[in-house]
Amino acid sequence: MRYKNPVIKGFYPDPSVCSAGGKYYLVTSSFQYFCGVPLFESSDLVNWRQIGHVLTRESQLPLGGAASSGGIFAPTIRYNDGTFYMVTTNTTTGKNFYVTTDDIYGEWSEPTEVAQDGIDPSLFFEDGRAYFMSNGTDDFGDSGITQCEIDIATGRKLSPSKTIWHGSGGRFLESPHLYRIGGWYYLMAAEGGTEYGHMVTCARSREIFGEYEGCPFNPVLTNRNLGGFSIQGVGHGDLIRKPDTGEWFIVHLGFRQAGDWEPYHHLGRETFLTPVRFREDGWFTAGRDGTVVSEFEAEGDFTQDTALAASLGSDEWVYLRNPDMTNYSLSAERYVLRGTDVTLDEKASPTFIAIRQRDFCGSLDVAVSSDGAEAGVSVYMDEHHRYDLAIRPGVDGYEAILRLTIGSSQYIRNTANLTGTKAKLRVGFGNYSYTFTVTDGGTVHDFGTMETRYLSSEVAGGFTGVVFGLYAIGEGSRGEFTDFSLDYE
Ligand code: 6LW
Repeated sequence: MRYKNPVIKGFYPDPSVCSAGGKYYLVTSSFQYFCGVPLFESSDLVNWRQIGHVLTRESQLPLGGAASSGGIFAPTIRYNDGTFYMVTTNTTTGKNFYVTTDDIYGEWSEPTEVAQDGIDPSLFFEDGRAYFMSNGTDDFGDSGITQCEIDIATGRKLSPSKTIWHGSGGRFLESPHLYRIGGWYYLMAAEGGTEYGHMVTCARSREIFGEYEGCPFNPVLTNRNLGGFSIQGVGHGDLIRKPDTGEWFIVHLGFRQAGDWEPYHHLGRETFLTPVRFREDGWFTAGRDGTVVSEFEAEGDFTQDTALAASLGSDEWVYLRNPDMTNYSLSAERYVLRGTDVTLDEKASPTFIAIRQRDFCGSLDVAVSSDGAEAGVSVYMDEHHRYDLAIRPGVDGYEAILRLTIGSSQYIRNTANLTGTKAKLRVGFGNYSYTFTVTDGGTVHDFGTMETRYLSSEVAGGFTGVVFGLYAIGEGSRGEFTDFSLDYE
């Protein structure tokens, strides 16, 4: 059957995948958001269902003071001998660590740290031994893809860290993953940076610590030369084999520009699936002539569910940094948020609960009522790039506002007086603009449109994508949200 890319839409970058018990499990980065490291399950690599998060406790995920796009960088998931491992970097504490579980639906362990630097850590298991690699600096002062053997029970290094590959010449060599296939160790990596020059490269060796020989036709996957084309920035992948069909795939990140000729993206980096073919000489090719297109073929009789259902109470909602849960009362019908003095301008944890914008076109509707709070929805890229549609106490009763924040420029563009303490908020979205509407009883206030461009990664920088955050501000205040719907066209 044919399937469409991306297979996981919205801000779900740096995917890593493993298989266990006839299913596939996939994790992605999460940065300043809590819980951390979204966890997905699939039986065909095409349809993914989020089953929770890996890092669910502050003891596993301290995010105090984390900058936007700080916190958790690229994770790797592996399954070995009945246990799942997830290894990642908390860039805010500067630590590489892993957590484990024997029950993929249960809680994960406390972190075990590994004393090797760099980001994008990965694990490889073989013959009862465990190896750890990252894009670090080794014990001899050399840097690149750096590897050591570790004691998996304690995280202690059992060998010096050694740089095993310097890449094929691209900048930002990262994302190492090691595989043993047919007598070779294959090292797959990313180069070029996670923007338009991104690529997947690989090398192989007969011995685990090298010498690694670069693939003669690196990069094996990149869209860096495709212009006038929506899918860009493809790289940072993990290789996986389907045991039932013998097919190989890479799950990897990429992003979709707002239009084929509009070189910006605001949905963040998403998860793609690209077929891989091993050649007789043992090297592999990927995608269509080494590029990623929006549809590929996979064997098997299954259909792709493209619905992006979202509701209150689902597993996808996240907080900023470490939330104070006494400020949240959440059910599938209603979110009651207790405001504090922390605003959305701050690098802290405002009362804010968010869900990713997963596709270009659709609409968000929510009914909000306020008891002293500024309560509303923020179309949020980061604290400096966001559009807030809210109600709040005004000079003469309550008012609705649209606040625009672009860099250090912030202003309230629209206001309307309300007849009571509640309203219905609507954010419509298309490829190039958001549309804002406030309904107060029978009166509709049209707050106009604002460009998607100013919330894009090209403007805001960083590694995340737009989320919709329901929030409340004001010490001792309350905002109540009901009748939430998030629909995609
Ligand atoms: C990640 C690095 C990268 O750690 O971006 O796309 C960084 N590649 O591998 C943050 O996602």
